[in-house]
Amino acid sequence: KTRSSYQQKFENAQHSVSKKLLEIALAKESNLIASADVTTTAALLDLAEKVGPHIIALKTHIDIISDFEYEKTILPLKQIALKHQFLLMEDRKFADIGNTQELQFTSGVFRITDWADFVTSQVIGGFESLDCFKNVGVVAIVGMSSKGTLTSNSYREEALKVALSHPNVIGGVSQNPIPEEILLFTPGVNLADSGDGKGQQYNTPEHIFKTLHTDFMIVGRGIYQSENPEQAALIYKNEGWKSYLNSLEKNP
Ligand code: UP6
Repeated sequence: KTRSSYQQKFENAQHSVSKKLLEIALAKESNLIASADVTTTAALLDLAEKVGPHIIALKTHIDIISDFEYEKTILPLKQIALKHQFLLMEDRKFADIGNTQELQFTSGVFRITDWADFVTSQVIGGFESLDCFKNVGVVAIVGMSSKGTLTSNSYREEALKVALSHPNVIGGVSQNPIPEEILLFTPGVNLADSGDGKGQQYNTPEHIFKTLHTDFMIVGRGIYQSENPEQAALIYKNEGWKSYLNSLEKNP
């Protein structure tokens, strides 16, 4: 079975954030999201500046930044995102009742609602727990990449029902194929390693585009821990785009 192209998905996209992501993917010929799992503002901004031209989005875990200050961390990050035309994806993986998620989304020092274009959320709190993410796109955690994850077949099936029916949801994180109505984001991608000794399991870009028909690949340590993150981003970008084009052509 063949997959839909980014152009087809762009034309069918309902949510403004899906449209924007697909528009950037087509313009940059990239399906790469860099995961910025660094712990200082300086390292975050430096990475964003270096990989910015090659990515469609920068994924943050903003709560690991030790010296976080809204004005010194977020404002410059937003400027770099604007300059290099990428979106900001906060990987908060919300996992609570709607009211608490709403507070975590809007309040505290991070004020995620003020800057993130899209966020990740577990769907374990049920359909209504996602209502609070009004002004952003939500990527639902459907399946995890780590060894021994509890996201079994039946869990994923139920998680997908919530994801597919909620208007705020633009996509899912998974290691398995998902229906084409929403975008598939796949982490656990590394060209050099098969694991990290802490449960993470890696695949190659070629593998995920071919077997999962993923839309966007998420790469963390493969880029930010490499000696030359800018060059590594370019390598992953080219590898991801080539694998996407191959997955369009081949009908297995
Ligand atoms: N991530 C996964 N697996 C999931 C969901 N999210 O690895 O199922 C996130 C991690 C990390 C990134 O929180 O930020 O993707 C992967 O980083 P890595 O490439 O350095 O392993």
